Amino acid sequence: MKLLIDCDPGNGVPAADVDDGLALALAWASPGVTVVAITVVDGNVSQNQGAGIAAGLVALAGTGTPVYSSSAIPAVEDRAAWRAALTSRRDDALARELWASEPALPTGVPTPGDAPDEIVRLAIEHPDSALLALGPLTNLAAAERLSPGTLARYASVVVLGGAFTGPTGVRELNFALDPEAAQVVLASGAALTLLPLDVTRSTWLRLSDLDEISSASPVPVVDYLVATARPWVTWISRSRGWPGANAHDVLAAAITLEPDIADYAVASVAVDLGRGEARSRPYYLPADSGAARIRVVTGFDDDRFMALVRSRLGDQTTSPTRGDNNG
Ligand SMILES: [Ca+2]
Repeated sequence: MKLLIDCDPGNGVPAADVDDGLALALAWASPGVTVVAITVVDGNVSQNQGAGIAAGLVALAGTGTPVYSSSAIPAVEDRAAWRAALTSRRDDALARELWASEPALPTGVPTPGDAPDEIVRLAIEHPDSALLALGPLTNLAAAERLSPGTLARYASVVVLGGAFTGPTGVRELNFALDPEAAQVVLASGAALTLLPLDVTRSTWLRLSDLDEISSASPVPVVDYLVATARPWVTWISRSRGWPGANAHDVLAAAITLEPDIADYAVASVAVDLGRGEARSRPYYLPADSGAARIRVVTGFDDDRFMALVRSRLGDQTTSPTRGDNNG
């Protein structure tokens, strides 16, 4: 499988999500999978920060995967205001303490090129590829606007985002940061699978899982990802009283790699683009709406999911990362 991953990795940044990095490592560690490119979108962390982290992870993994930064910006949402809100939400004494001794990530340099252009180009060069979107949909929508039909050229597109249920006002970030882009992607006619937070909220990455992965793993990029996941899992569990942290992006990667670990419904879905409390929330359209039909993940096999994560990240003796690139 050829795979393009669009993401917003925050590994090593205090109180920023670490699951994009773990999702990348899961793809790299999967036999028969080639990650043809990583495109970075402004989301959990800023565009520049995310691109630097993605390129650093590539340097550490030794995969040579091209990393493309992006000039795309949301059509309506104020990116600077969101960045300020996310930064202030994370200004937290416990986070500062937990992230005080993070290992250094090698400096990586993004590849020249703009993410939306590359999403268009790769769809033409590798039409049998899968596209996995782990951040706001800004880059995917920009690619679709540049060259309509781009997303439908991919063999499959898996999107992590949106929450159909949950308290109003608590909005899922990937759709909330760019609802208009999410709507473009949902209406694109692509072979789309939507993994909403309603489902990923029941994934748990626990410290014991990280122990198991790290005790088995001699791979530097996995060691780094585990080291940066520890403060995240600790911070989330302590501040929210949860048994671990949700592994949203990791489940999205696992479903891309092994679609039969999940259950699906086929439906037409739109995004609320109004200015009210429900802005960015996905909702189901009537069956006769004529809108594009997509697959929505309704559940997954947690035992198979976590076994896949632990075995692929924890035992990389046969992985392409080690076999091909660590010489
Ligand atoms: Ca993400």
